[in-house]
Amino acid sequence: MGLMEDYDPLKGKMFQILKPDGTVQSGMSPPLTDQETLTLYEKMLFIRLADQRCLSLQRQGRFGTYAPIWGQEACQVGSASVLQKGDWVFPAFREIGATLIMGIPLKNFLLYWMGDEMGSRAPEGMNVMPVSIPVGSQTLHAVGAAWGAKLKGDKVVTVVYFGDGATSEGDFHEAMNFAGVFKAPTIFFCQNNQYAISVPRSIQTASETLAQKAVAYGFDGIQVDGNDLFGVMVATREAVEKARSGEGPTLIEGVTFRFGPHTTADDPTKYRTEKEIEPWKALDPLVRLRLYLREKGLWREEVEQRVTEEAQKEIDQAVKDAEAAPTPAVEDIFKYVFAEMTPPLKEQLEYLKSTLK
Ligand SMILES: Cc1ncc(C[n+]2csc(CCOP(=O)(O)OP(=O)(O)O)c2C)c(N)n1
Ligand SMILES: [Mg+2]
Repeated sequence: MGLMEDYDPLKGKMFQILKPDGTVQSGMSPPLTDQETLTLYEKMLFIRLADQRCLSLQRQGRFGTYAPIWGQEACQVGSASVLQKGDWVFPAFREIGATLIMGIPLKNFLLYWMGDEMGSRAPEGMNVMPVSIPVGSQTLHAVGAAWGAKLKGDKVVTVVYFGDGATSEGDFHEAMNFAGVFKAPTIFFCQNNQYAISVPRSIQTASETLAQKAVAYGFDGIQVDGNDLFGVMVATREAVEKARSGEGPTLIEGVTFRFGPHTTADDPTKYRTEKEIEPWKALDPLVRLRLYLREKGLWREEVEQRVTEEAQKEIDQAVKDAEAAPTPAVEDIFKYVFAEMTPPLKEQLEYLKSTLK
């Protein structure tokens, strides 16, 4: 039996390989060699450090705003790392992890949050769509792209990232319905981080799990421990293989927690307590992997220090390069939605220019 049958979302059983204490569930095995695990751990650490830097860049006024990944690294690294060349990622706004794993240079990622449209332009051959701010809208784009690829006979899949809150949006339901009917090769990756800004998961939906929403649309859904890198990888790989072989979409709910603010524009102490955060700290995806690697003799304090130092240097350079980029032209705000600017956009551009004089 496949994973999707074993973990029927209506039965409320969450898939997990790596337990919080760093040991593997009995009868299961990790999808990676020890060396590969160490490499992915280092990438997760890099992502966490880059994310922290982004937060401080915003606090220093060098970013407009920022939505931190902190806590959700396993969801993104686990899922994006099983994709193949040619596959596409459709991010929301919290996807530094998936974006970097897909090969986008950190400099480009930084540019976007510095307000430069060039940050949305993926280098040739790196299939990551621009950040999507309207909640859930990118689910439709991912399904459209997947369907288009299917019609063309391209064996690619699309992965769309969104949050628990996005599952209450009409766009999400339209995308799920369409994907089910047309068997679009799309993986719906829901990062259930327990909050949509200040709205807790408990009042987001009366459904017991988010994964079970797939049942209504006639395809598989699975709830996976989103802080378990191995579990996320195995669940995503199965969904990807299924999609690639023409068997249609899957909804994956990664159960995780957002340790930071929603974005730099809010203060989470206003809507959640320290007591609520405490149990999640023990479930931190990096802590768990570190415990696993330490047991194997692969993690030592010196390794952590060396990787941290190297990462900080690389991040410093990316920040320098991004800040040295030419100041973007005001036209850039208007230029890239349509092949040709529409009359209202032209009017708005002229207005903006007149106010800048
Ligand atoms: C269509 C739309 N409605 C409202 C907003 C304001 N908004 C931005 S993020 C957000 C919550 C999203 O929560 P969730 O989907 O759980 O994603 P998370 O931020 O937790 O990653 C809201 C309501 C928006 N950007 N777009
Ligand atoms: Mg959320």
